This record gives sequence, structure tokens and C-alpha cells, in this order.
Amino acid sequence: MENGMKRLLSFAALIGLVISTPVLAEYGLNFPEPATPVATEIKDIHNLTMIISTVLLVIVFTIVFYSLFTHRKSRGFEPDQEFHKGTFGKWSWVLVPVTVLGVDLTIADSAQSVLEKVWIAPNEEMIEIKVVGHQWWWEFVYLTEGGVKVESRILSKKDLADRGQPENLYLRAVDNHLKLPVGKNVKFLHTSDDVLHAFWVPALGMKKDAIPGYIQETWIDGIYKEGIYRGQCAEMCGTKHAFMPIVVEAVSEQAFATWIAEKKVARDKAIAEANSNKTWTKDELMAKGKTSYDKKCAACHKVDGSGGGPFPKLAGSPMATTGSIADHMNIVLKGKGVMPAWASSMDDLELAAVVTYERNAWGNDTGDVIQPKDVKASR
Ligand SMILES: [Cu+2]
Repeated sequence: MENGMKRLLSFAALIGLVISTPVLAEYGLNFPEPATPVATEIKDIHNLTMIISTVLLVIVFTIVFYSLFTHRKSRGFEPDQEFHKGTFGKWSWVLVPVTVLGVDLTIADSAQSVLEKVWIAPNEEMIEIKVVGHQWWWEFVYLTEGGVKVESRILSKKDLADRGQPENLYLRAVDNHLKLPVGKNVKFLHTSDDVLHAFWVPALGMKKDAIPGYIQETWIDGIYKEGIYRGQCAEMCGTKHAFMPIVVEAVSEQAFATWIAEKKVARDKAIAEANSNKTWTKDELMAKGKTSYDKKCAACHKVDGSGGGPFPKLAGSPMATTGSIADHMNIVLKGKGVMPAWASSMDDLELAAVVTYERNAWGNDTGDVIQPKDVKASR
């Protein structure tokens, strides 16, 4: 008995914890306001199903309670022994399942047509975006806009404070948004660089698994209005699964075109810089390295290189001090254990800067300077 009571109390405490979690504060009782026609249709199906099931629930429970009350034993009610011989007794076994099936098919039919719309993108030209899941960030490549690339990573509580954004956006905000123009059809091609992830933005009515080695397709049929739509990774993808939110920013067509143009200029500049045969000074590499490290490596190894949990510390570690540059580079390029490989998502200059930074920051002071051409050679 006492054990049962304890269990009940801990269950109540658990429910209390779940209900009071700040993460839930953002959620209402219903679906988020649909932002695309297909999301509206999904919500309509949900509402239809809810109405049908509520009506059925009321009818069924009315009959159950009425029967229990009216036909209770204390009233001296005698069961009808001939029920199965009457017309209703004979046919109810057919009529009830037929009615239930009819209701099911009503729901299934509308659900099927919406599902088909979600699954099959129309064969017409539209903006195409490759969505790549990484441990633990998102990469968006605008295939039809000249391959413009966006890397999207979570904002820490400090980042939010620095940007003057409210703290309750923590776990819901990222540095670079997935920008989309309003009113345009957009096709998404989903894949992953490492493990299973899933791209999920409820307001847009889309969710798709990101599977390494496969490409899956989803599409949206035009966002209604400008605004911010938040989502998250919906497939358990490792220790930082909860730390890869998605933020879609819908902007006017013109603002989108301007943004793409700016992105192209910045990208061409970065490519030219990375491919120049320039020999970089240590200070230049350290500055670049710190920017990249803080953004891409500090999530696990910490800003001060102190690591933690399964992530080794780099400050004063043999790998980043007395160990050879080649071994150090190899791990950054190819990954190790839970550490992802960075070869494909950083260029030679960025990798040279990061390794230089790791070998000289936090008192590591090896004096080693790694040039982009060294990275190229060890790829
Ligand atoms: Cu994920």
C-alpha cells in the first residue's frame, strides 16, 4: 500500500514537472497556427477527427451510463433473454461495425488526399533546398539559387543576451535562419551527414527524416505571410539532439532576392580568400580560428577548451600540444568516436585556422602555424 502511494506521488510529481517545464510554455493546447495551405489542411483533418470522435464519445458514454443506471440490479431489472431474436438484436452486430467503418473511411479518405499532397511534389519548377542534418546543426543549400549555403546553429543563453533576445528563446533560436520567400512553392531534399535526424517545422506542415546516403523529398505550397516559424530535430541523434532547433524566416520575395545576392558576394569572397596562395600570419589565423572554433567546436569542447562529459579537453591536452600536427589534423578532418568529420564542412583556410587556434589558445602556446596548403596536403 505504502509502495503504491509512493508511486502515485512520484507519478504526480513527474506530471507536475512536465507541465511546469519552461519548454512547454511556448506550446498552446492546439496545433500551431498553420502557415501554409497544406498545414491548414492537416489541421482541418485534425479538427474533423476531433469533432467526430467527441460526438461518438458522447453518444457511446450516454448509452453506457443510461444502461448502467436504468438496468441496475437494485431496481430488480431482469435481463432480456430473447434480445438476439428481435430485429435489432439480429442486425445490430452488422449495423454497428458498418457505421464505425463508415466513420473511419470518412476520416481516412480526407486524410489520404492530404497525405498524397504532402508526399508528391508537383512536377514544376520551384525553389529547391538541400537540407542536411549534422551532429548537431543544420545545413541548407539553395540549389536553385546558385548553391548558396547556410549553416544554422543553436544560440546559447549568452548569445541570446548578446543579441538582446529573450532568454525563453533558448533551444528555439539559431544564428542563421532558413530564409524563404512568402507565397512560393519550395521543394526540400533531405539527407544527413552522419546519423538519423528529422527536419520538423510544425507550422509549415512538414516533417521528414534525414537519412545518411538517402535523399527524401518534401515540399511546401507557399507560406502565407512573413514571420518566424520554429521547429526542431525530431529524431534522436545523439547527446545534443535537443540542441539543433530550426528557424524558418519567411520574407518578401524582394527581400529574399536581395539576401541571396548578398550571400553570393560573401561566398565568392570567402572562396577567393581560401584559394589564394597567400601565407597567413599567426595573428590572422588565430582570429579566424577563434571565430570558427567558438561557433563550431565550442558546443562540445567549450569556449575555454575545457571539454566535459564524453568530449575531451583541448587546453593542455597532449593532442593539441606535444602531439604531431598531422595527428591533430587527422582527427579534425576525419573525426573520432562521437566527434564528426569536418573535412567536408570546412575549407582549407578554416581548418588551418582552427588547428592553429587549438594549438596556441588557452596556454597551449606551441607556436605552430598551419597554412591552408598544409591542410590540402593532408586531406
Ligand atoms: Cu538531429
